[in-house]
Order: sequence, then structure tokens, then C-alpha cells
Amino acid sequence: MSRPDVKAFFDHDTNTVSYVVTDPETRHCAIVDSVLDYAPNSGRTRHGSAQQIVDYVKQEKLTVDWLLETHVHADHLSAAPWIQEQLGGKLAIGEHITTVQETFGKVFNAETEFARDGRQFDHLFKDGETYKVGNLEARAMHTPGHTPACMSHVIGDAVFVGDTLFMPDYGTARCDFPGGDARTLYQSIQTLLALPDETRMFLCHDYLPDSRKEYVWETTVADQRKHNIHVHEGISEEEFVAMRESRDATLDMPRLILPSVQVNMRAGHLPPEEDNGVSYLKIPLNAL
Ligand SMILES: N[C@@H](CCC(=O)N[C@@H](CS)C(=O)NCC(=O)O)C(=O)O
Ligand SMILES: [Fe+2]
Repeated sequence: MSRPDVKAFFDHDTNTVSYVVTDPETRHCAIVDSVLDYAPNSGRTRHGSAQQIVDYVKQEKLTVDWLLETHVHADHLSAAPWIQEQLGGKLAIGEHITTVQETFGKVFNAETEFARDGRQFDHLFKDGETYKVGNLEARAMHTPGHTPACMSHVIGDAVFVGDTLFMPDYGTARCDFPGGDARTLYQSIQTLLALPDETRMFLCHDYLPDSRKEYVWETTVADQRKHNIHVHEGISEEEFVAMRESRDATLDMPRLILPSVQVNMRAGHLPPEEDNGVSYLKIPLNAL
């Protein structure tokens, strides 16, 4: 089984992990879940986090095959289009992005020109679709539950699971966003736990439970099966759903959900500029 080099970038502001996944043979890579820095007080976007990824790719002389978004993130803005401008590569997400665009197109009463067929992306992955990163074999797995369009990506001996499982001592992703569903997430997680035991598993966030001092984002399938506090072997679907739904009822919306979703449903592009050349975000009152 081929083994990609995996370089992680941790964004402290949103607890998000981005990855550059490289085929050591061809030096072709995929960039997974990049972050555009956003200051909600000023409405200012910056490229500090994304620049670190661009610098790394240039320094290592890598060719970018793919910019993968595991889902329409609700907690940070994607830097994928900005990175693509400098490095190339195909920007891709799961085919069920169309459902997310329908839902949030309505929530934000988006302009009629806002296409809800996923055309803002270069490629829409289907469940089980295979593709390559350099010579590495890769496969997209539809793993909904947190959102309807969530995909995980198996690349060589590694899997990038987006928001499904977090570290075993933290548990799993929430299921209370529009289109989320705890029962569906349980089923998706079973497909991830059925991967080979030794598969390296890379997570999209770490929220540092009280029991731990260091951020961690890598584990294995075997470790999750044995130790994940929400879904280890022996926990039934009913038990999981009851736990997840009661926990979700206690969670606040992510700090950046309104800006994130408006931008990420457009593949990371800002809304069209108004006649004064400025792009605006909306705040729907009492809608979420
Ligand atoms: N405090 C964070 C919360 C982020 C959040 O809700 N994260 C989602 C993933 S986008 C999640 O699944 N959290 C799981 C949980 O806290 O149980 C923020 O405001 O950004
Ligand atoms: Fe998420």
C-alpha cells in the first residue's frame, strides 16, 4: 500500500487542520480543507494561513493535482480559490453540494444568478469514485451526517475524514446543521471503521479535551474502533443518536457560521460585488 507524505497545518483561530498530501514518487499533491483567515469584527479577509500552504508547496516543488473540500465548512472560510490562483489544481467537493446550495441559497436568499448545480467547482465526486494523486490511488467516500455533502478521501494508506470522527477522546461531529442527521452520521462512521485497521486517519478539527494538553489530529481506524468515546465498538446506533442529539441541543452555532456558509457554498468565492465594487455578506435574522 503506498504511503503519502502528509503535512498538516493547524489553524488556532478555528481549530481546523489543513493538509498537503503528497505522492513521494511523483511529488504531486492534494491540498485538503485550506483556511482563509477572517476577522468578523472588521470583515477583513487575510491569507496568512493559506500563504503557509503556498510556501510549503513551492519550497517542496510540488505539483497540485487537487484542492479537496471535505464539505461546506460552517466554521471557517475556504482559501481554495485563492490557492488555486497561485498553484493550479482542480477544486473538488462531493456531488451533494447541490443540496447544500439549495438549502443555504434559500437561507441567504441568494441572487438568482447563484447556481445551485455545483458548477463553481471543477469536479463533483460521487460515492466510491476513484482518482489519482500523482501515482497514488485515491477514493472518495460519501460520509454524510454532519452535512449532506460530506466526503472522506482515502489516499494510499491514509484517510481524510473531514467532520465525522474527531480524536477518540473527543468523539464525533455535530449533526444539527441544516441537512445534518445523527443516524446518517452513525452509518457513515461504520463505513470508515470498516477500513483496514492500520489505515492512518486524519481529522479536520481538534478541540483539545480537558484531559489533553497537545493538539492531535492523526489516529488510526483500529484506535477509533476501540477507543472513540462516542462510537467505539459495542455502541449501538440508538445509543449514539440519543447521545449526539442531546449534546447537539447544548451547542451554540459556530462563531463564523454565517460568513463561512455564504462563502463556502460558492466554492470559497466572495459574493458578487455590488455597484460600488464591494462584496457584502448577509445576516439572516432569526433564521438559523
Ligand atoms: N466553538 C467552535 C465550534 C465549532 C463546531 O461547532 N464544530 C463542529 C464542526 S464544524 C463540530 O462538529 N463540533 C463537535 C462538537 O463540539 O461536539 C466555533 O465556534 O467555531
Ligand atoms: Fe464542519
